[in-house]
Amino acid sequence: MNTPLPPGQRERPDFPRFGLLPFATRFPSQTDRIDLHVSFPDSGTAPASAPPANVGTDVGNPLAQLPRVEQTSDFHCVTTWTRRGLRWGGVRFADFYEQIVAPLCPADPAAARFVVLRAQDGARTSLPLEDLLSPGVLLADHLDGQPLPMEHGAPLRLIAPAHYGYKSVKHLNRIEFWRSDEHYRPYGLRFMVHPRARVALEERGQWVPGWLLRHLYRPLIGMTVARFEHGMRERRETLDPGEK
Ligand SMILES: Nc1nc2c(c(=O)[nH]1)N[C@H]1C(S)=C(S)[C@@H](COP(=O)(O)O)O[C@H]1N2
Ligand SMILES: [Mo]
Repeated sequence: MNTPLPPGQRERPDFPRFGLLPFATRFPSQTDRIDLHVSFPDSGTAPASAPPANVGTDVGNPLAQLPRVEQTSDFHCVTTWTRRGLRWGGVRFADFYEQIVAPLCPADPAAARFVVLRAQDGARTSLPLEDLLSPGVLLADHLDGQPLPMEHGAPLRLIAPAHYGYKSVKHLNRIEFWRSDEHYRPYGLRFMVHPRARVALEERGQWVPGWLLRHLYRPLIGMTVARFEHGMRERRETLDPGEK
């Protein structure tokens, strides 16, 4: 019944908390309410020679105003694990963009097509606007019928099912719409970050072919899952010292 997995992916029965190692022990400071900041750092009315104008607005909780959707999709981590059939709840990024973002843009919104997404734990990623406007891309606040747990991105995350997991930023709190990508520096090692990271095309990273990265990454999965589990356990014990 299942469709074949994308190239190089292997199914995992569970859905581990995951990411680059420094994030194993970093957590968001605010999970009880959604608070999203939207900005247009180089779309201001100042002359081009001036520093970026950084016109920004707190939009609060965009999910309160937009049609809710539920979507079941597979989740593909670049290190080759796939978790199938996750049921996400939230709003479509395209609705958020059309109804909230575009009307706030101080200049031509169509010119600000390079999107940077930032998280409360310091993680960041970028995608072209056209990729984010695909109907499968959500701002999600629910997973399998429950509010997003801390492990999976409370209180709000991006879900971009056609892209590797590193584009689906958890604990999302800031989105920037840039006309130019020249001010953006990806997190971590450059070869690990593809500007689009489409799963179907195996765009795992840059310069190194996807099939080679499979073999580099696969041995790291077990250790990474263990570190992220340990980080979560330590945090629980700090918050509730009685619990073991
Ligand atoms: N804020 C934040 N977002 C993140 C990460 C992270 O460490 N911090 N890890 C990324 C990676 S590499 C993956 S595979 C997925 C993992 O999502 P999960 O922890 O819900 O399984 O989140 C992505 N988004
Ligand atoms: Mo990942």
